[in-house]
Amino acid sequence: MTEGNFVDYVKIYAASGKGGKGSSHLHREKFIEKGGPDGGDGGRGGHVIIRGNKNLWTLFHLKFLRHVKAGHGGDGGSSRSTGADGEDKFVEVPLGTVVKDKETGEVLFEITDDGETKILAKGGKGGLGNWHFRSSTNQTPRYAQPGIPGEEVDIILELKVLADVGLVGFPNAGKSTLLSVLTSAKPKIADYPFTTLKPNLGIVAYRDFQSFVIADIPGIIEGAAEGKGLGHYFLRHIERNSTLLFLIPADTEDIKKEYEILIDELRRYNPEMLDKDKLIVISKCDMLDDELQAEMKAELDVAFKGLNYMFISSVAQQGLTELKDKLWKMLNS
Ligand SMILES: Nc1nc2c(ncn2[C@@H]2O[C@H](COP(=O)(O)OP(=O)(O)OP(=O)(O)O)[C@@H](O)[C@H]2O)c(=O)[nH]1
Ligand SMILES: [Mg+2]
Repeated sequence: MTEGNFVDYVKIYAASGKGGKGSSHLHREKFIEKGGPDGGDGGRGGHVIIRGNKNLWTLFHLKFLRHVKAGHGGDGGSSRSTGADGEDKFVEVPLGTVVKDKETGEVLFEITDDGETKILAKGGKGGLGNWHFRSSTNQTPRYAQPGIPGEEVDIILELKVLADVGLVGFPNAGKSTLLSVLTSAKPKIADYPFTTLKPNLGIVAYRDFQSFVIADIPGIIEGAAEGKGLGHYFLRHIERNSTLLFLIPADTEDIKKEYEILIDELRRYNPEMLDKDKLIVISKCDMLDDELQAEMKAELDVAFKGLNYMFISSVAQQGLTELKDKLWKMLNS
């Protein structure tokens, strides 16, 4: 996936169908002078339903949809025949889609499971046919109920959960490069900060047809909480990933300090971010010779005591299999 097809926010107008009219038909037959009421009920209007789909990763497919209208219920007929229900319309969304009221911003609901459905706009009820209104005082009611109108809603769909692994790092750390070597994604890569301005997703094909998704988000810098750089805006995309991968380049002066800055920015955004599984990955280790790497390792063992860390190089393809294995284990533990 590339930057262009990443869509995490769409507005939709949804209208459910109107219920069908009840019929006020009176039964007619040769030789029967006064047939009774036999008007059937109107059918229910179609619902607009939101449904979770685990194979979707963005809202791109809804970008140009804008309006969804369900079908109207059919009218009731003679001989107590009921009108057909209006056609339901399904809007498929990725898991982790939050549905909000467009006017108030209020969260209406959230879709988290594959196949989970929620009615967004309920179809109007069909009217009852005159047959229901017989009584001892009125044997031939000519009255039948109209159908109930459908509902109209303006909503915003917002995507929260995007991936299993979220990449966190300063600008230029090599996040997009890592995504490009682990997945078939083709993000923009360049030797300047803030190359990535929108999240990118990639699917890591793992042994035996397994896979997991990595999200590459714009870099974070110290003071992001105060709006520096691109701020905290994109952190919501990794808010519910189970695992965070902290990417810190090998040529960073103080690796531990950079890690602490990243942790601190996450904490300011949402302290719960720190409860996730964390893996520290030192990138660009092709810039180190063996001796230097051994030296750094000795230092980092002390600095990161007890924390998970490892070295990789996207460019030299070093440590990538180990990294995938490690992530897979973390995701499945
Ligand atoms: N030597 C070396 N350079 C690398 C490696 N990975 C990335 N780079 C270089 O680092 C620079 C930044 O890489 P990106 O992948 O764009 O970094 P990023 O973290 O996505 O940066 P932003 O999108 O700006 O946050 C590019 O010039 C890459 O070629 C690596 O493994 N080794
Ligand atoms: Mg990038």
